Amino acid sequence: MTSIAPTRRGFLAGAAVIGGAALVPGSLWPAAPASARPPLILKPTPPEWFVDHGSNAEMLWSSVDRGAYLTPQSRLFVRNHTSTPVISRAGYALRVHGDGLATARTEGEALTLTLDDLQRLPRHELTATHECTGNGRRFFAEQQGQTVAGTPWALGSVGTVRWQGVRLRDVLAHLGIASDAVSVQATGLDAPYVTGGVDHGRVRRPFPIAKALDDALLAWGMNGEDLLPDHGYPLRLVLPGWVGIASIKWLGSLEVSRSELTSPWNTQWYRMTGPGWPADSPPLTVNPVRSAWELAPGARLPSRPVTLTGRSWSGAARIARVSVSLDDGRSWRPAVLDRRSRRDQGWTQWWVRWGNPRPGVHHLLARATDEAGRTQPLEAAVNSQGYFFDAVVRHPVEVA
Ligand SMILES: Nc1nc2c(c(=O)[nH]1)N[C@H]1C(S)=C(S)[C@@H](COP(=O)(O)O)O[C@H]1N2
Ligand SMILES: [Mo]
Repeated sequence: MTSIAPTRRGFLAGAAVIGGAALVPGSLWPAAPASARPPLILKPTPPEWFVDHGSNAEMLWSSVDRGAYLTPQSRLFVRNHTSTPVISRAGYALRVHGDGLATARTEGEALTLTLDDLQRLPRHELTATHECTGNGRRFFAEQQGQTVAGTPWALGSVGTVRWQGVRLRDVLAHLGIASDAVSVQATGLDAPYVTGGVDHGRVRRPFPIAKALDDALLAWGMNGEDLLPDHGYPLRLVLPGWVGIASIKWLGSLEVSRSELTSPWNTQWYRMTGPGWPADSPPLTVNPVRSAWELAPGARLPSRPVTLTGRSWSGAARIARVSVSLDDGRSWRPAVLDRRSRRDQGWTQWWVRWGNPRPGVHHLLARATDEAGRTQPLEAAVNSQGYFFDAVVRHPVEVA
C-alpha cells in the first residue's frame, strides 16, 4: 500500500466512505470530509513507527530507541476492539457496584468515584511490561506453518511503561468489600463489540479478587503524562504481568462479586482453544517469556563487527539469562544483560557483539529464561486463536 503518512489512517478512514478508494493510489483522490467517519486510533501512527492493523497499531522494533528503557506513549502499540472514544475528565466517574461490596449495591445504585476522589487516595507508581496476548501471532504461520485467527502481530504489541495511579486495593479498602468477595469485573466505556453479527456488549473481563488486592492499579498516567485517549484516558485498569486484555481501558465500572463472574473475554476469547485443548481451559492470565531484536526483519547489516541489541520479558518474573544464536541455532552464547536499567516488572535490555558477520542471509535467535525458571520453547503450542506465541523467533538479517 502507498504510504500517505502522517495522516494515512485518517485518509483511509475517509476513503472507505467514498467506496473502495483505499485500494486506489492516494494522490488522485480528494480529501473526504473529516467528519465522514471518526478514525479508529487518534494519535499519529506514521509508518516509520507503526504497522497499521486497522483498529490496532503495532510498534516497529526497528524504530525503538536503544538508549531508552521506557516506551514513550507516542510509540506504544494500540489494541482497540472498536475505536478510541473521547471521554472528558469533567464528565467522568468510575462506577463500583456488586454484592461483593460491604454494602451490596446493584448497578443502578452504584457508588461513583470521580478522578478527584481517586487522586485523594495514596498515589502509586509502577513500571511494567504491557503486552497483547496475541503478540507474535504471525509466527504460528510464518515459522510453524499453522493457520490461526486474529491480528497478525509480529513482536511489536508490547512496551514497557511507568504507570501512575492508585492501587485498586486502596480503592476497595476505602469503599469496603465483603470478606467473601471473589471476583471483580472491569468494563470499558468504548462502544459495544460486535463481531459475526453478535453484539457482545462492552469490552469487559473478570479477574480474581487476589489480583485486585495484590498489584492491580487504576492508572491515569503513563510515563508522567496523562494517558492519551488511545491508551485509556482518563482512567484504565492495569493488571501487571497479565495479558493485555486484562488491563481494561476507559474504565467505566467495576463489579465486585461474591460469585465467579464471566464475560466472553474470559470464556470465548483469551483462552487456549482448538484441537488438544480442554473445553474448560482456564482464562489466560500471566504472560509468557518472549524476546525481540531491535532490528527490522531482513535488516541489512555491513560485513564488519557489529553490536546487536534486544529485549526480553516475562509476565511472571525478571529475566535471568538470554542465550543468542547468530547461526540459525547451531551455536549459542549468552547475551550481556543490562540489569541496571530494568525496573520493577519491566523488560531486560541485552546486547551481543557479532565479530565476523559473513555476507549472506542469517537467522538471529534469542531465547530468554526468567527467574521463575520459565524458558522460551523452540516451538509454541498451537491454539486456534493464536495466543501466547512464545517460541524463539528466527529473525532474518542480510549481511552485505
Ligand atoms: N475498554 C477496552 N479495554 C481494552 C481493550 C479494548 O479494546 N477496550 N483492548 C485490550 C487489549 S486486547 C489490549 S492488548 C490492551 C491494549 O492496550 P493499549 O492499546 O493501551 O496498548 O488493552 C486492553 N483493554
Ligand atoms: Mo490484546
